[in-house]
Parts: sequence; C-alpha cells; structure tokens
Amino acid sequence: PRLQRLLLTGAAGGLGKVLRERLVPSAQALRVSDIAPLGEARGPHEEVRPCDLADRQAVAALLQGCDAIVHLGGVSVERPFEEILEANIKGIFNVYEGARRHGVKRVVFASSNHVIGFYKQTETLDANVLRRPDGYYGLSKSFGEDMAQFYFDRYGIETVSIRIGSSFPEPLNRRMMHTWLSYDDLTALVEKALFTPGVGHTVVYGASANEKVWWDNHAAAKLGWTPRDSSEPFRAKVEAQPPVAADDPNAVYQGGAFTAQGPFGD
Ligand code: NAI
Ligand code: 15L
Repeated sequence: PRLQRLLLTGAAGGLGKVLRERLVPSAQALRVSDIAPLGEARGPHEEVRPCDLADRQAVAALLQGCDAIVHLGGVSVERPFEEILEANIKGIFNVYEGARRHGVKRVVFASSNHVIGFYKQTETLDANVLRRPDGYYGLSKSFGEDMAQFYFDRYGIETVSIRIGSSFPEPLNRRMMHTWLSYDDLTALVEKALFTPGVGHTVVYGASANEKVWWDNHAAAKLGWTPRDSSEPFRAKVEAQPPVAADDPNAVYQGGAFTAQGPFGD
C-alpha cells in the first residue's frame, strides 16, 4: 500500500463498486462513502462511512485523516438543477474545503465528457479546448474542474480531473464505440492519477484505445497512462442494433442524448 488512507466517494455506484475492489492495493485503509447503502466492511482494510456530500460538516469529517480522495460521488446523469446543485456543486465545494482543512493533498475527480458535450462528433479535442457543457450535469463537472484549478492555485491541492467517456462493462451503443473506457483502463488511469507526482491540476480524457476516439489525450500520456483495451471486439454486437438517424443527437454531438434532455418541470 502506498497511501495510508484513501477516501472513495460514490462507492456504492457503478464505478465505485469496481474501484472499491481494485483500489485495495493502493492504500492501507480504504474509506468508502456514499448516500446509498454500502453493506458491511469488506475486511479490516475498510472503513464504511455513509455521508451526504451536500452536508458540509459531514464531508469535512469524512476527509479527516485521509491523504487522498477518489471523488466519484454525485448525480451522474442529467437531472433538474436543484438536484445537481446539492450533490455535485455543493458536493465538490465541500470536498475541496474538507481537503484544505484536513491537509488532503491529492484529489482524483470524476469529471465527464459532458463538459464538452456540445462539440460535434467530427471534431477532435484536447483537454485545453473551451468547454461546452451539455446540461446542468455537464455544468456541474465544469464547475468541479474550475474548483480543482482554484484549489491548486490557491492552496496547492493537486487534482487529476478525468473526463470519463462511457465506463461500463461494454459499450452499449454506437456512440460508446468512441467513448468507451474499460474498467481495467479506468483502474490504471485512477492509479496513475493518484501516484504521479507534480500533476498540479491536470485534465485528461478517460477513453480506451478505441478505433476512433474524439480526444487528443496527450495529457494522459504524460501521466504515463496508455489505454490497453478497445471497443472493437464489441462492434458486431453494437452494430446489430437498429441504425441511428444522422440528425439524432446520439450521432451528432459528443455528449449524445444528454444535449437534448430537459428542460425539467415548468
Ligand atoms: P453512479 O450514479 O452509479 O454512482 C454515483 C454514486 O454517487 C451513487 O452511488 C450515488 O448514491 C452517489 N451519490 C449521489 N448523490 C450523493 C450525495 N448527495 N451524497 C453522497 N453520495 C451521492 O455513477 P457511476 O457511473 O458510478 O459514475 C461515478 C462518477 O463518475 C460520477 O461522478 C459520474 O458523474 C462520473 N462519470 C461516470 C461515467 C460513466 O460512464 N460511468 C462517465 C462520466 C463521468
Ligand atoms: C456520464 O457522464 C454518465 O455518468 C454516464 O452514465 C454515461 O452516460 C456517460 O457519461 C456517457 O456519456 O456515456
């Protein structure tokens, strides 16, 4: 183990379940947190700590004694603004404030491709392009990246913001043939993000070595990460799905259907 205590938020979620297992070798103690049920501790290495990310005092207490955090917790899809505000926007503020107060030195932030979702699928982007968030969810991740930059510039807390593409056991549709990030590649990228020295605030994309990617990921190569997997073995299965119309958001925009969700309520 290289860290004394690592905090994993969103540990009950899709990616949290994966990293809860796979980050065990990275730390002596793994503190797992979520607002959803986490079950029992998986062994003496685990501390199970339920917490609402919108609760500033609770999040500060959660970060106490940790030397790094992998922050996956929050609303992970497009939702009404008020929901995003609590979990993601107040949540990321509470995480960085807690980190500052308790001397946590490194954050790995699960950002999203939805910070650049309104770019067309014909464009190739690096991590420095102007962000074009495709909804309140994308806006919250955009805010999170700015928060990361601010807390580095002001307080020296280092962050790797990973603009995750689509991380699922397999790509689920044609768009994800481009955006898919395998769990093995995700794990390796998170490890590099935790342990590479001198990252400041580095923004990278999280996509496997798919045949055609939309992202120039040289920033990730600087972390020493090379994706190993590809969506290609799933091509026949994905292309057996009904075709998508050329003007469907899923075929036009990098953010796919997220670009067309809402407005909510009135
Ligand atoms: P998920 O929705 O399965 O997991 C998120 C977890 O956060 C859930 O277990 C949920 O209970 C928890 N959470 C929500 N509100 C909370 C609150 N107020 N306090 C504490 N916990 C709260 O999402 P998934 O797929 O595991 O994604 C993990 C992270 O990675 C998310 O931040 C998501 O935005 C980001 N991401 C994921 C992608 C993917 O393809 N899976 C793509 C891009 C980004
Ligand atoms: C995300 O940010 C979501 O959290 C995830 O559920 C997927 O929808 C992914 O993006 C995607 O764009 O495929």
